[in-house]
Amino acid sequence: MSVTPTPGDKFTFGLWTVGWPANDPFGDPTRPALDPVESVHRLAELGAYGVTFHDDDLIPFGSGDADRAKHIERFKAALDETGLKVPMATTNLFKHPVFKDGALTANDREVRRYALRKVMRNLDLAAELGADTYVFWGGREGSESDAAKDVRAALDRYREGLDFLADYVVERGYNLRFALEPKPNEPRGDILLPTIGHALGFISTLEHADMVGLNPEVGHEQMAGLNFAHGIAQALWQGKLFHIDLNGQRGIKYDQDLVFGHGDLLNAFFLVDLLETGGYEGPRHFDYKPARTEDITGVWQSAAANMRTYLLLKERAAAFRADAEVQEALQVAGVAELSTPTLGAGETPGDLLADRSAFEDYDPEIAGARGKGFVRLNQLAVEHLMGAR
Ligand code: DIG
Ligand code: MN
Ligand code: MN
Repeated sequence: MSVTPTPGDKFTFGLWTVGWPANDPFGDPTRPALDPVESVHRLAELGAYGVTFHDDDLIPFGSGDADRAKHIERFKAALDETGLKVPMATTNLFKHPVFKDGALTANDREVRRYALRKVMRNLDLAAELGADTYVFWGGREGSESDAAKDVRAALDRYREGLDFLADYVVERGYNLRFALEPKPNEPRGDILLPTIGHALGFISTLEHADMVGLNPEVGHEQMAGLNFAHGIAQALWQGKLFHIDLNGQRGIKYDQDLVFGHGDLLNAFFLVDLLETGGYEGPRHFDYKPARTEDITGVWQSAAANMRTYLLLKERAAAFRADAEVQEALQVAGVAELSTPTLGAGETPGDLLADRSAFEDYDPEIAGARGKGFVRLNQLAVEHLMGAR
């Protein structure tokens, strides 16, 4: 198994990641602006499969039609020269002050109508560039004051906007599905649809729920103290893992957007194990920020680090699964037994009540005393992760 990335690995990067000039709320940019065309060529050289973008990453906010056309043509030319794909696009509904109280859920109705038009315009471009996934990260949909946002009305407006945009996609015949990206907070004090669970519940109420899924991000669930691999397992279980944002996060703090694997490495190991065995066919998309300490050389090193770490974890997860001692430890732990239904085929409540072995003759003390061997199994995983086996 090679750890040199190729387009077959389907690694993709947001233009906004390697292009981040490294400004933050406490400091000025440490890097010059990066031409999206340069990013396309450099990412292609590193072995990426594709790039993704917000409208404003490609076409500076407020550009006139002529300039907009030039930016798009240059980008298309770079895609043609490199063969990079554009599997996903999204809208910047969070940077300009107009969106300071949100976009689809802004109290101000004119802002909401403006946001819909901004999304529609980029849906057209996404379809033109061959994207099949459109992400909605509602970074500004939320509040700092519970008095200032009627959450039930906000969810009504969120649903209204997404249903309308889904109707637009259907009407235009675009091959696009929507992927909602949860995040608990930052930049808003509290963001609506904060976790995978909240988003799944919301999606179930939508008119076009079939074409709306998730784009979970590693660090966002971990900012809420949740197990990201568990969240991805449920997204897969519900057929809603439409896309994924890979990065790193070290605990419950501000959104670090570290290189993939540079946060909770053990959870990243089990995540890659799940993605590689759980039927996810989509891009392995990195939504990370090259650290503010890095120069442009460090930016490209960080981009390569995301892909190399993923491939190393893929290699070690495969070795873990192939290890005979792991197979035996899994057997002792009874992991496969969970796939056996609890009830027999057609078993009725009456049948279960008649089965004395399930209750009257069952000795819970014996089961309660039985060792599960989970720690030994986890140690084997840790040793594979460390390259010690
Ligand atoms: C931040 O995690 C968000 C924005 O970068 C973008 O809207 C989305 C795309 O993956 N992720
Ligand atoms: Mn993030
Ligand atoms: Mn993201």
